[in-house]
Amino acid sequence: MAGQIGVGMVGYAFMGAAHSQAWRTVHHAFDVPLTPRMAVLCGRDAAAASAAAEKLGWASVETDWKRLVESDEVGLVDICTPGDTHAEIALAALAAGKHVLCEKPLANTVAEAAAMAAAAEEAAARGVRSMVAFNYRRVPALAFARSLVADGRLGELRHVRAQYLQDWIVDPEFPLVWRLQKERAGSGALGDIGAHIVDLAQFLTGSRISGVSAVTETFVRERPLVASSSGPAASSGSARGEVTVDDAALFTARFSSGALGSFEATRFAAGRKNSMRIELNGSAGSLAFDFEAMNELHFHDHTLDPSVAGFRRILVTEPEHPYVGAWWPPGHGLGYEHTFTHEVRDFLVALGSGTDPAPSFADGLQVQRVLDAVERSAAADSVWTVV
Ligand code: SOE
Repeated sequence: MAGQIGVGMVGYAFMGAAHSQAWRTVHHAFDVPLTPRMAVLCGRDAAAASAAAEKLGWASVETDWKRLVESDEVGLVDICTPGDTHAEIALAALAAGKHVLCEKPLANTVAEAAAMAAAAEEAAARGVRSMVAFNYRRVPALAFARSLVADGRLGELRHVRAQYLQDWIVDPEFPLVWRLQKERAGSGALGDIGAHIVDLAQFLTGSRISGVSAVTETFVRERPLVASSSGPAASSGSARGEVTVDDAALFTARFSSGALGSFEATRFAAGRKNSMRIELNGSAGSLAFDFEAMNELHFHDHTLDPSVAGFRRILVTEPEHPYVGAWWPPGHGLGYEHTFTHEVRDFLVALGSGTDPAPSFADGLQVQRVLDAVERSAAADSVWTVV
């Protein structure tokens, strides 16, 4: 029978709920070497944290994350807070010998991410593991796409075309939530959703972004203030505050492999809800994916006779595909929540085998360096005026 590991989670909003679902279900779907015990949930507001613990399935509540990190009940700390607290909590947890799962982006600055990566490397030498929660790597269609690329089915990669399109702040009256504040979130669409496509592009191609040229924009510069900035709460009267992050970030990129990339992250794509798209073009074929149809992968095999070649829609719903066999009979499909279950499954398997899980904090640091380069490029405003 599998041993147990006590989990302590900090934060209980959207990501906290998604991670809770994963901790609750992982050992029912997968054969994992350690069964998670949902030991402690931490939130600053005792009443709200207790209500969340009750709803999400946590055994006890703390209002100070330092006590959670020190608790003997906790062997793994799961960080689901805004980016401004990631570094402090992760560094304390690693120092206390606790494994760490940290939400993305890893931190708000390169300096914080570098300190976290260094601490993670030092902790790994003591058998303490860490992972950054880029959950989209665990979409079965994308894990499968990675295996097709690694098997050489696309040949030499030429283009990476990635977009992450949402529309939840199109309305200028949408309130100034924490995701729109630089001191809490680090950046806007860039860090929140751009970080996902940067990680994914590097994961799928197995190569790194080595240079970027960027533009960013904040379309709505002031928004209604909210009583609580932790989520989309009701606005409090007519007072407005400054939006201090980008609403959209677009950039071109060079990959170490020689491929060229184009990236677009925006929350102003009216009608696009969670459209994370990525297309790869190589000398032997192409792949295309859109999260809005997350069980599908489109594959063009350029080595086929041109008369029968062309994009084919593969339903990534079969037991032969990554993760899928653990769930429903063939053809039934998975959803957003499964990506988090797969993520904690992979983390527990790594803990069981004493190996380093991926994406590591070093991978998170690399993404942070790309985000930083995008911000520096955009600030330099190197767009040429058309004369
Ligand atoms: C909000 O833009 C958000 O919830 C991101 O923070 C998540 O990382 C992404 O999965 C969905 O959109």
